[in-house]
Amino acid sequence: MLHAPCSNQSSTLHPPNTEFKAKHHTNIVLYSYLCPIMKIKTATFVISNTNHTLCPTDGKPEFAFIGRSNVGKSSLINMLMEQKNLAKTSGRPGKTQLINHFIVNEQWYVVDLPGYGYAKASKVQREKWEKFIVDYLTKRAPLMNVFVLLDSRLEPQQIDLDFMNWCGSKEIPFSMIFTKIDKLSSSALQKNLAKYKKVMLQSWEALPPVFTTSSESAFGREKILNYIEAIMSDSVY
Ligand SMILES: Nc1nc2c(ncn2[C@@H]2O[C@H](COP(=O)(O)OP(=O)(O)OP(=O)(O)O)[C@@H](O)[C@H]2O)c(=O)[nH]1
Ligand SMILES: [Mg+2]
Repeated sequence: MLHAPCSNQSSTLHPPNTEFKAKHHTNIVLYSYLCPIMKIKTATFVISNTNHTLCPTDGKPEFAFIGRSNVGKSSLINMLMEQKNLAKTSGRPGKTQLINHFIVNEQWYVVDLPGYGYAKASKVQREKWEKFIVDYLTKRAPLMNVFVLLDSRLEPQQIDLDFMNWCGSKEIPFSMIFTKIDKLSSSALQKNLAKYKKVMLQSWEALPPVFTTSSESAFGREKILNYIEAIMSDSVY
């Protein structure tokens, strides 16, 4: 699993077995339900690289999307931005291999990251990815929130649980997004969500915000965009 040097991040989410700063998140979640949907006027590619020090330096807030290979990160970004080919997608795992910054409304960045757990990558390649992703996640000051994507069809996967626990240990604020909900019945979805909740609550005192999405039907778009806007409004930007 990912290992990293100490983080300089401040957190809005509790690490495992510590107190949950519920008030902050409750305000954000409430705000995101009450506000009209954030309009996406522009979204354009800015830069790809493997080095966090070469990412944009204007300090604009950014929101990153991570999860296992093929979980639907790039598709979700396209769905949120209402563009078909902004982020490159593929039916085969391992498509996104760099840190990709896209500027939205000239105000904030959406960041598409490579997936973890790509079985076919070589050990050397995997270690290289881990290093630059860990550096990015732990050292990137404008990173406001990491969206951890989870395949809604699957039972809780150890690699995802380890990743979220690692985020907690580094005080990296994150939220959970269950993807591809068009691929299962609503009762199967509810069953999987309940299982996830049960497993998470074994090591966490409360759950981070949870979203469900379909990039096919655009389900979940409004809630995620409003959540992002709420986080930015809560910060000094
Ligand atoms: N039915 C359905 N298919 C989806 C959804 N999201 C993604 N997919 C499909 O899943 C596959 C992988 O999607 P990507 O968006 O490329 O996944 P990724 O997580 O960016 O993958 P990597 O960059 O390889 O890590 C593609 O074939 C998508 O069309 C969804 O919500 N519903
Ligand atoms: Mg991708």
